[in-house]
Amino acid sequence: MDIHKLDKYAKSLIKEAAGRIKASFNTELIIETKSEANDLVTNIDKETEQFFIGHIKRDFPDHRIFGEEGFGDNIQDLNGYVWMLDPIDGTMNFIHQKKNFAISLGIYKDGVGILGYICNVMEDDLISASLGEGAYFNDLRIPNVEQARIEQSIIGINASWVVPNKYIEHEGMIELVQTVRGTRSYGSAAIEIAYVVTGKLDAYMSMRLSPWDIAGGMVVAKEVGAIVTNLEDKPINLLTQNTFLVAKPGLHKELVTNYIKLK
Ligand code: 2AM
Ligand code: CA
Ligand code: CA
Ligand code: CA
Repeated sequence: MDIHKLDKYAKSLIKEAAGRIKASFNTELIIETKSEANDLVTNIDKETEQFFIGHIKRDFPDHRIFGEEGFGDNIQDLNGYVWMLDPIDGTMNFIHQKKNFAISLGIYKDGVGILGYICNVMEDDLISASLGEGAYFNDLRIPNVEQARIEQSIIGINASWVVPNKYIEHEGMIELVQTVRGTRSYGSAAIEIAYVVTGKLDAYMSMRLSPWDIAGGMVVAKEVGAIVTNLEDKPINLLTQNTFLVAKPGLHKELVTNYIKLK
């Protein structure tokens, strides 16, 4: 398989899917809830995933797809080519704001990320990376991330993880919020990872993300020297949900060592 051909193919699918999502604003949105009242899905999430799967299955019948909305394959291992797709990351933003949502896609071969994409649909921006060949913001090469001091950092974190919760010691989170220069929450894990790799954030953390939220971003992060682990400083398992931290080197170590304590 020629990785450059696969890259071109994936990019053209993403651009077409982004166009379809934008066009959908002229049609009626059907909103449903999933596991809980604020866990939302729309007909456009589902149609976008089906659009990708229809093309991939036709053109690459031996590739498998791990998608959030469940129209792909039942993935129990990462053998061969696996496309990890979140058709709309930030569905609540898609519904309420009509912005700040992304298509997130990672293509893995035997468990190794070879291509990664984050498409900020309403900004018309595509971040892409190919293993060993660097990362790009549209056509511009993204430079390696630089070191950051915690006092001068902006951290992406959802307020849910700062108030007392069953996952994380909130004293450490309060100290973190008081130490950093600022915090932000954009409501799309993929966009927050995109902001770390392009230097707009210095770190992003979450207590609960799924493989399709992070698979594309992990390929990009690696190419620019950003560090990705779970919140216990261990490798991510792309077959399960994970806690998640992407950060500039140095800052990553400081966060896991001094601030983040899981219960
Ligand atoms: P989603 O919009 O594709 O569901 C919101 O803070 C971020 O967390 C989004 O990237 C969202 O992805 C993701 N997320 C992961 N699991 C979630 C869940 N159970 N409920 C809501 N958002 C979730
Ligand atoms: Ca969802
Ligand atoms: Ca998601
Ligand atoms: Ca989604």
